[in-house]
Amino acid sequence: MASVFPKYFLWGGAVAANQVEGAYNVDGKGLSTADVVRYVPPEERGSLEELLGMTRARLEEAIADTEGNYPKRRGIDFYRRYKEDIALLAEMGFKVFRLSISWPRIFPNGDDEAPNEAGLAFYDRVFDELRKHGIEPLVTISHYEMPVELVRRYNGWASRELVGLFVRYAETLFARYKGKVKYWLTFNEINCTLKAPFLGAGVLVEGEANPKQLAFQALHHQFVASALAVKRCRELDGEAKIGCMLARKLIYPYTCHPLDILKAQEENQMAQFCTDVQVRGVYPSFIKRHWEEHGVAVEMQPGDEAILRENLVDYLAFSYYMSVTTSANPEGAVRGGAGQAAGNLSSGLANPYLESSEWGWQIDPVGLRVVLKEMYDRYRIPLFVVENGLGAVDRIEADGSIRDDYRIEYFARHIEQMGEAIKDGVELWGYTSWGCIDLVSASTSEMRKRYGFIYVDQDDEGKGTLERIRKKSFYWYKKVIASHGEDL
Ligand code: BGP
Repeated sequence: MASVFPKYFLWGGAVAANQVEGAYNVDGKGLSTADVVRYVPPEERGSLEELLGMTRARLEEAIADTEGNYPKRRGIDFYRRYKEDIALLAEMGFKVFRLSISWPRIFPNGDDEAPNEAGLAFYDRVFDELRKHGIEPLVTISHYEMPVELVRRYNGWASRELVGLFVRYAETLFARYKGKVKYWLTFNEINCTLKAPFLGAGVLVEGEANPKQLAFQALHHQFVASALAVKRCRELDGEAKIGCMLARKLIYPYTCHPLDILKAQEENQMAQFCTDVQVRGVYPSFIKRHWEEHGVAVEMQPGDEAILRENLVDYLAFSYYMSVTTSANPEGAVRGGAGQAAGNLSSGLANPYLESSEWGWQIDPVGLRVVLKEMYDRYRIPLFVVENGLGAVDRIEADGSIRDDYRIEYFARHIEQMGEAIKDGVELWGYTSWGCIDLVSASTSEMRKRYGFIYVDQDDEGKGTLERIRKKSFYWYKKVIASHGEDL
């Protein structure tokens, strides 16, 4: 039977520079905001917001401390092993590989006179290796990292200076990699700046500062920078496609109480606020009231609104892992409110109809179909699922195998629902599973939270041989790609 996935559909996987490369201070690279995030053992962890936060004191301490336990400085040694890793992806039959460029590998301090040639040359080698295997690179320009010097000097994206610096960085890439890179994304999960301003935008929120004021102002600068990057990409390389990227969690009302419905609607609207701006080119109507109610006054320069309106993205990429629930009255006796699902940024209550991962992420394949249909009808532009996967503790059996049937089940159900969404009329360009090779977790800096089809022998403390081992899901995904999504 013919596959429901269109012929042009791109199958692959995704990683991020700061979670795989290592070589944090090699070949001229400057320190990045990811390099200063220390590993905190689970028993010492506070909330996720605290874990993802940063203070100037901790920042300076980390910059001075070259030997401390900063797992993203190690990554999984992709910087040296990229040929071996790309060969493994090619063995699975990948058509596309989503990766990011480390901004401080190109502009070590963010505002250097000239780009770092050794950094540019590294990504030339990676893109050439991908092309040798017939794999399209899909490149994120800033994936949860930026030169730490821009935090010290400007407090990250809180400052307008970042707009010009980002555009100069982006146009350097468009010019250098013209013909090698056909798919660009400006920022990874831009909406996470709202809940994790340091992770998403290198912003330190300290003292009496209003976190929402800083976050929305930083986001406005990122929107303008993203739109100007879209403009420069079209001027420098008319063949390339450039998109925006969103972290999409689906939020359910905990009950059919009208106030729960309203709260879920508001949270789903806020979850798409950034794509409203980047896809439609205007701020959505509801945001003005939200700003007034939270003392936010975003400063815009003359011309900003025209920049946003005239430089819309070609496609909308997003990550989808889970759904959550929300309630207008979580303590309400009527609900016997279940505990908050751990391990994620939302204030969700556990959904009694869904299983959760070991990190409390509620597994909901049908939710992926729901968001695909909703977003396609809201924006009417091509979509790309650029992150989806299951973080789990994998075990090596006595015979050396890794039987991750739980991960195969997760992927099979989500791919099935993508197929249903395509039958529903959604234009979907491709699918890059998250963490196609085990890597350092973005939120917890753990290695034990494994996502890959390929196991990497390294533990949370960085001990291990870094040997790569094919898991059971490696052979399963190879079959899925060969059958174009038919044989799940
Ligand atoms: C997304 C990030 C990815 C990746 C993923 C999994 O938010 O874009 O970088 O890390 O989440 O999250 P984690 O690594 O925290 O399990």
